[in-house]
Amino acid sequence: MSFEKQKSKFNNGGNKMKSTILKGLALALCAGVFSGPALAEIQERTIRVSNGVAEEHPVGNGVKAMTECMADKSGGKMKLTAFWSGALGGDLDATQALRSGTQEMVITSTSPLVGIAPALGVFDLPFLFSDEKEADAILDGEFGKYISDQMPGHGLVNLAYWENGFRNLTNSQRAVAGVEDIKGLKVRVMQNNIFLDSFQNLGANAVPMAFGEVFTALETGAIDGQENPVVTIDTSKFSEVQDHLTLSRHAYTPFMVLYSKPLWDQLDPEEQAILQECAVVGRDVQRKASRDLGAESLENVKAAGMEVTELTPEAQAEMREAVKPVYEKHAATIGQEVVDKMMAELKKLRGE
Ligand code: TK8
Repeated sequence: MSFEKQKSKFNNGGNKMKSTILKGLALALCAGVFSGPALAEIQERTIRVSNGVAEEHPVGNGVKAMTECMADKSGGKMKLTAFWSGALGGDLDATQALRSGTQEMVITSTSPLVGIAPALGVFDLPFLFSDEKEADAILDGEFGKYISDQMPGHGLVNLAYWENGFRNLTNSQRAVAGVEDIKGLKVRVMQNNIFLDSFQNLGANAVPMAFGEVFTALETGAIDGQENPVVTIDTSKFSEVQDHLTLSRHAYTPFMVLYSKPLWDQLDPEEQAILQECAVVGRDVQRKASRDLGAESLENVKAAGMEVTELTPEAQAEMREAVKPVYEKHAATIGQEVVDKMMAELKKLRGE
């Protein structure tokens, strides 16, 4: 064997040995053998989160609590920067930015996202939940997880369900005490066919529109009314441009705290865990604020001059009856199994 050949044989052996050592090192690193304290895995991050609502909305309380929790768990490395009142675009635009990986987070109503994830339409079915307790049990339980598990397939990660809440109708024309009074009102609805259909069934002239355009449309009289939870009506100052509020509670909208799936995949598991845990901490604060502020907001809008109408049980029953066909009509789009699962869970909860 020539010297050259021997040398190359030796080198090959050396390379092999080196690569074995490197492989071993990589494995050890993966197994965490050489990793220091968990904090070493956490990087300095400023995470942008957008909302359609104003900072005074209970979402503000939730974001504050989530931010504090993240600072605490990350040694001050992970921060949230919040953008309010649709400053980074509306719910739908911001969600699309998440899917393409150009924005990290959004706290959005589920309703405008049905074009992306049709199953979310299940939450838009009118008069679905009877109270907040029921909503919490469904959203934080098996059903909520079933929906969240589908979100990565749409380029999104759901960290938690927060609360937008029970929705109520406002308008500038007249006190609405029942279905009869809704006839002919030009009512803005979210960009969502179930809401569109529900309000058409109630006799309204329903106009789908992004939330960011609603105030001006009400102010200029392009539309007569809109529907949202009282805290949103209050904190978005709709009381300045609407005279009548009906406590119709015709639907409950959850907020989803969504993270961009492409950007999520770039995070360390440690960072992901912090975000998940802190979104739940934020959730509890946010929901409590939403419920505490509910009563306060009602006083605020009354003080601002809104006339508040409660529905009699008969008027409520009539409204329920009018929107009933929506369930069957939209079941196929939502997914029959999704609707069936929701109904089965509700039955179980109600002990039926
Ligand atoms: C805020 C929205 C809003 C929603 C709507 O971004 O569009 O009416 O209820 O509160 O999520």
